[in-house]
Amino acid sequence: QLVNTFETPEEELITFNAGGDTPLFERGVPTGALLNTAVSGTQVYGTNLDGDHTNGTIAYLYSQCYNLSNIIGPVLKFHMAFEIELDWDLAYVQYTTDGGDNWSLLGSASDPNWYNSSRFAGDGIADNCYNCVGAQWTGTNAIMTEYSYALDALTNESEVIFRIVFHADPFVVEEGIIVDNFYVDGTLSAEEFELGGFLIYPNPSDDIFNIRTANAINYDFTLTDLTGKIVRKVTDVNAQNYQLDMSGMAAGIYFLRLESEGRVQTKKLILK
Ligand SMILES: [Ca+2]
Ligand SMILES: [Ca+2]
Ligand SMILES: [Ca+2]
Repeated sequence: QLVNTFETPEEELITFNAGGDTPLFERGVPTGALLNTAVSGTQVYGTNLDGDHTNGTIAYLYSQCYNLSNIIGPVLKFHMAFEIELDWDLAYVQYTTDGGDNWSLLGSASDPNWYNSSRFAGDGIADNCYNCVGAQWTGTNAIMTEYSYALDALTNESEVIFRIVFHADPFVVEEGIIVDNFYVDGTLSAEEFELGGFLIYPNPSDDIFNIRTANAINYDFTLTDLTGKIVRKVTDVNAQNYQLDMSGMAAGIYFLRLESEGRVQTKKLILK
Protein backbone atom coordinates (compact mmCIF):
# COMPACT_ATOMS: atom_id res chain seq x y z
CA GLN A 1 0.00 0.00 0.00
CA LEU A 2 1.01 3.54 -0.70
CA VAL A 3 2.74 5.15 2.26
CA ASN A 4 2.10 8.85 2.81
CA THR A 5 5.62 10.06 3.47
CA PHE A 6 4.50 13.69 3.30
CA GLU A 7 7.60 14.59 1.28
CA THR A 8 5.80 16.09 -1.73
CA PRO A 9 2.75 18.29 -2.37
CA GLU A 10 1.08 15.25 -3.98
CA GLU A 11 0.93 13.72 -0.51
CA GLU A 12 -0.86 16.64 1.08
CA LEU A 13 -3.85 15.76 3.20
CA ILE A 14 -6.83 17.81 4.28
CA THR A 15 -6.32 19.77 7.47
CA PHE A 16 -8.62 22.08 9.31
CA ASN A 17 -9.59 23.37 12.72
CA ALA A 18 -13.02 23.24 14.30
CA GLY A 19 -13.99 26.90 14.19
CA GLY A 20 -12.34 27.45 10.84
CA ASP A 21 -9.22 29.40 11.79
CA THR A 22 -5.81 28.63 10.22
CA PRO A 23 -5.25 24.86 10.45
CA LEU A 24 -2.86 23.86 13.20
CA PHE A 25 -1.67 20.83 11.22
CA GLU A 26 0.93 21.76 8.61
CA ARG A 27 3.24 19.77 6.36
CA GLY A 28 6.97 20.44 6.39
CA VAL A 29 10.20 20.03 8.33
CA PRO A 30 9.63 19.78 12.11
CA THR A 31 11.95 22.07 14.07
CA GLY A 32 10.58 21.91 17.59
CA ALA A 33 12.89 21.60 20.62
CA LEU A 34 11.55 18.09 21.27
CA LEU A 35 9.66 17.17 18.12
CA ASN A 36 12.11 17.49 15.25
CA THR A 37 12.52 14.14 13.51
CA ALA A 38 11.00 12.65 10.38
CA VAL A 39 10.85 8.91 9.73
CA SER A 40 10.97 9.22 5.94
CA GLY A 41 12.86 12.07 4.30
CA THR A 42 12.62 15.36 6.14
CA GLN A 43 8.92 16.21 6.26
CA VAL A 44 5.98 15.35 8.50
CA TYR A 45 2.60 16.72 9.50
CA GLY A 46 2.74 18.59 12.79
CA THR A 47 0.61 20.78 15.04
CA ASN A 48 2.74 23.81 14.30
CA LEU A 49 6.07 22.53 12.96
CA ASP A 50 8.34 25.00 14.73
CA GLY A 51 6.93 25.32 18.22
CA ASP A 52 3.93 25.10 20.48
CA HIS A 53 0.35 24.60 19.39
CA THR A 54 -2.36 27.13 20.22
CA ASN A 55 -4.71 27.05 23.20
CA GLY A 56 -8.34 26.09 22.86
CA THR A 57 -8.02 24.31 19.53
CA ILE A 58 -9.47 21.19 17.95
CA ALA A 59 -7.38 20.38 14.86
CA TYR A 60 -7.99 17.64 12.28
CA LEU A 61 -5.73 15.79 9.87
CA TYR A 62 -7.79 13.79 7.34
CA SER A 63 -6.60 10.71 5.52
CA GLN A 64 -7.52 9.87 1.97
CA CYS A 65 -10.47 7.54 1.41
CA TYR A 66 -9.64 3.81 1.58
CA ASN A 67 -11.47 0.87 0.08
CA LEU A 68 -10.77 -1.71 2.79
CA SER A 69 -12.90 -4.35 1.06
CA ASN A 70 -10.09 -4.73 -1.45
CA ILE A 71 -7.34 -5.13 1.14
CA ILE A 72 -6.57 -8.41 2.86
CA GLY A 73 -5.70 -7.91 6.54
CA PRO A 74 -5.74 -4.09 6.60
CA VAL A 75 -3.81 -2.42 9.43
CA LEU A 76 -3.67 1.34 9.92
CA LYS A 77 -0.12 2.45 10.65
CA PHE A 78 1.63 5.74 11.27
CA HIS A 79 4.57 7.11 13.19
CA MET A 80 3.96 9.78 15.80
CA ALA A 81 5.87 11.65 18.50
CA PHE A 82 4.10 13.92 20.95
CA GLU A 83 4.36 16.39 23.75
CA ILE A 84 0.80 16.81 25.02
CA GLU A 85 -0.19 18.38 28.35
CA LEU A 86 -0.95 15.26 30.40
CA ASP A 87 -4.66 14.70 31.07
CA TRP A 88 -5.58 18.16 29.78
CA ASP A 89 -4.84 17.94 26.06
CA LEU A 90 -5.12 14.81 23.91
CA ALA A 91 -4.96 13.19 20.49
CA TYR A 92 -6.96 10.29 19.06
CA VAL A 93 -8.12 8.76 15.76
CA GLN A 94 -11.64 8.70 14.38
CA TYR A 95 -13.06 7.10 11.25
CA THR A 96 -16.12 7.50 9.05
CA THR A 97 -17.73 5.06 6.63
CA ASP A 98 -20.39 7.47 5.34
CA GLY A 99 -18.41 10.30 3.83
CA GLY A 100 -18.02 12.24 7.06
CA ASP A 101 -21.63 12.37 8.31
CA ASN A 102 -20.76 10.28 11.37
CA TRP A 103 -17.38 9.83 13.06
CA SER A 104 -16.46 7.08 15.53
CA LEU A 105 -13.49 6.67 17.82
CA LEU A 106 -11.05 4.11 16.40
CA GLY A 107 -9.94 1.57 18.98
CA SER A 108 -9.62 1.58 22.75
CA ALA A 109 -6.85 2.02 25.29
CA SER A 110 -6.62 -1.75 25.76
CA ASP A 111 -5.69 -2.37 22.12
CA PRO A 112 -2.00 -3.21 21.67
CA ASN A 113 0.31 -0.57 20.24
CA TRP A 114 -2.33 2.11 20.29
CA TYR A 115 -3.55 4.69 22.86
CA ASN A 116 -1.82 5.26 26.21
CA SER A 117 -4.78 6.57 28.23
CA SER A 118 -8.29 5.32 29.03
CA ARG A 119 -9.32 8.40 31.03
CA PHE A 120 -12.69 9.92 30.27
CA ALA A 121 -14.40 13.15 31.26
CA GLY A 122 -15.95 12.87 34.71
CA ASP A 123 -14.31 9.55 35.55
CA GLY A 124 -13.65 10.75 39.12
CA ILE A 125 -9.95 9.82 39.04
CA ALA A 126 -8.79 13.44 39.18
CA ASP A 127 -10.09 16.92 38.53
CA ASN A 128 -8.90 17.06 34.92
CA CYS A 129 -9.38 15.23 31.60
CA TYR A 130 -12.48 17.30 30.84
CA ASN A 131 -12.00 16.66 27.11
CA CYS A 132 -10.91 13.03 27.41
CA VAL A 133 -12.89 10.57 25.28
CA GLY A 134 -11.96 7.32 27.04
CA ALA A 135 -9.17 6.31 24.68
CA GLN A 136 -6.40 8.72 23.63
CA TRP A 137 -2.78 9.71 23.63
CA THR A 138 -1.73 12.26 26.25
CA GLY A 139 1.56 13.08 27.97
CA THR A 140 4.94 12.88 26.26
CA ASN A 141 6.74 10.46 23.95
CA ALA A 142 9.23 12.50 21.94
CA ILE A 143 10.59 9.50 20.02
CA MET A 144 8.95 8.76 16.69
CA THR A 145 7.03 5.55 17.40
CA GLU A 146 4.99 3.42 15.02
CA TYR A 147 1.39 2.94 16.12
CA SER A 148 -0.81 0.34 14.45
CA TYR A 149 -4.42 -0.71 14.57
CA ALA A 150 -5.84 -3.86 12.94
CA LEU A 151 -8.93 -2.84 10.97
CA ASP A 152 -10.66 -6.23 11.21
CA ALA A 153 -14.03 -4.68 12.01
CA LEU A 154 -13.94 -2.54 8.86
CA THR A 155 -12.93 -5.06 6.21
CA ASN A 156 -16.30 -4.85 4.45
CA GLU A 157 -16.16 -1.07 4.17
CA SER A 158 -15.36 0.40 0.76
CA GLU A 159 -15.09 4.06 1.76
CA VAL A 160 -13.24 4.64 5.01
CA ILE A 161 -11.69 7.97 5.92
CA PHE A 162 -9.60 8.42 9.05
CA ARG A 163 -8.76 11.61 10.86
CA ILE A 164 -6.33 12.40 13.64
CA VAL A 165 -7.91 14.72 16.17
CA PHE A 166 -5.76 16.98 18.34
CA HIS A 167 -7.64 18.70 21.15
CA ALA A 168 -6.02 21.44 23.26
CA ASP A 169 -7.82 22.95 26.24
CA PRO A 170 -7.75 26.73 26.96
CA PHE A 171 -4.57 26.73 29.08
CA VAL A 172 -0.93 25.61 28.75
CA VAL A 173 0.58 24.86 25.36
CA GLU A 174 3.24 22.33 24.41
CA GLU A 175 4.66 21.14 21.11
CA GLY A 176 1.73 18.87 20.28
CA ILE A 177 2.22 16.02 17.80
CA ILE A 178 4.12 15.16 14.63
CA VAL A 179 3.04 12.36 12.27
CA ASP A 180 4.85 10.60 9.42
CA ASN A 181 4.40 7.56 7.14
CA PHE A 182 0.64 7.25 7.39
CA TYR A 183 -0.83 4.27 5.50
CA VAL A 184 -3.04 1.22 5.51
CA ASP A 185 -0.86 -1.87 5.39
CA GLY A 186 -2.10 -5.11 3.88
CA THR A 187 -2.33 -6.95 0.59
CA LEU A 188 -4.45 -5.74 -2.28
CA SER A 189 -6.86 -8.46 -3.34
CA ALA A 190 -6.29 -9.87 -6.82
CA GLU A 191 -9.26 -8.16 -8.45
CA GLU A 192 -8.22 -4.71 -7.35
CA PHE A 193 -4.62 -5.35 -8.28
CA GLU A 194 -5.46 -6.41 -11.82
CA LEU A 195 -7.54 -3.30 -12.23
CA GLY A 196 -4.50 -1.27 -11.41
CA GLY A 197 -5.10 -0.25 -7.82
CA PHE A 198 -6.57 3.21 -8.18
CA LEU A 199 -5.95 5.62 -5.36
CA ILE A 200 -7.69 8.97 -5.15
CA TYR A 201 -6.48 11.68 -2.84
CA PRO A 202 -7.14 13.90 -1.15
CA ASN A 203 -10.77 12.89 -0.76
CA PRO A 204 -12.63 14.98 0.37
CA SER A 205 -10.99 17.81 -1.57
CA ASP A 206 -11.62 21.49 -2.20
CA ASP A 207 -10.68 21.33 -5.87
CA ILE A 208 -8.01 18.88 -7.11
CA PHE A 209 -8.35 15.12 -6.84
CA ASN A 210 -5.22 13.15 -7.72
CA ILE A 211 -5.94 9.84 -9.42
CA ARG A 212 -2.98 7.55 -8.95
CA THR A 213 -2.65 4.09 -10.47
CA ALA A 214 -0.29 1.43 -9.20
CA ASN A 215 0.51 0.24 -12.73
CA ALA A 216 1.02 2.08 -16.01
CA ILE A 217 -2.35 1.43 -17.65
CA ASN A 218 -4.70 3.38 -19.87
CA TYR A 219 -8.18 4.09 -18.61
CA ASP A 220 -11.28 6.18 -19.25
CA PHE A 221 -13.36 7.86 -16.65
CA THR A 222 -16.72 9.55 -16.29
CA LEU A 223 -17.69 11.82 -13.45
CA THR A 224 -21.37 11.94 -12.48
CA ASP A 225 -23.22 13.95 -9.87
CA LEU A 226 -25.75 12.54 -7.41
CA THR A 227 -28.54 12.76 -10.01
CA GLY A 228 -26.53 10.59 -12.39
CA LYS A 229 -25.77 13.42 -14.80
CA ILE A 230 -22.36 13.12 -16.47
CA VAL A 231 -20.38 16.25 -15.65
CA ARG A 232 -16.99 15.19 -17.03
CA LYS A 233 -15.78 12.49 -19.37
CA VAL A 234 -12.15 11.82 -20.21
CA THR A 235 -10.87 8.98 -22.37
CA ASP A 236 -7.51 7.31 -22.72
CA VAL A 237 -5.77 8.65 -19.64
CA ASN A 238 -2.27 7.20 -19.52
CA ALA A 239 -0.71 9.19 -16.69
CA GLN A 240 0.01 7.32 -13.46
CA ASN A 241 -0.80 10.55 -11.67
CA TYR A 242 -3.76 12.43 -13.12
CA GLN A 243 -5.07 15.64 -11.60
CA LEU A 244 -8.83 15.99 -11.77
CA ASP A 245 -9.58 19.67 -11.24
CA MET A 246 -13.10 20.21 -9.94
CA SER A 247 -12.71 23.82 -8.88
CA GLY A 248 -15.80 25.86 -9.67
CA MET A 249 -18.12 22.87 -9.42
CA ALA A 250 -20.84 22.64 -6.78
CA ALA A 251 -19.77 21.09 -3.49
CA GLY A 252 -21.18 17.65 -2.81
CA ILE A 253 -20.84 13.99 -3.65
CA TYR A 254 -19.77 12.79 -7.10
CA PHE A 255 -19.10 9.35 -8.52
CA LEU A 256 -15.98 8.66 -10.53
CA ARG A 257 -16.37 5.61 -12.78
CA LEU A 258 -13.04 4.29 -14.00
CA GLU A 259 -12.84 1.79 -16.83
CA SER A 260 -9.84 -0.07 -18.11
CA GLU A 261 -9.80 -3.06 -20.44
CA GLY A 262 -13.41 -3.93 -19.65
CA ARG A 263 -12.95 -3.64 -15.90
CA VAL A 264 -14.91 -1.02 -14.06
CA GLN A 265 -14.57 0.57 -10.69
CA THR A 266 -16.54 3.38 -9.13
CA LYS A 267 -15.29 5.68 -6.39
CA LYS A 268 -17.15 8.32 -4.44
CA LEU A 269 -15.62 11.79 -4.42
CA ILE A 270 -16.52 14.43 -1.89
CA LEU A 271 -16.03 17.98 -3.13
CA LYS A 272 -15.95 20.42 -0.24
CA1 LIG B 1 8.33 12.07 5.83
CA1 LIG C 1 -3.44 22.59 27.35
CA1 LIG D 1 4.49 21.71 17.45
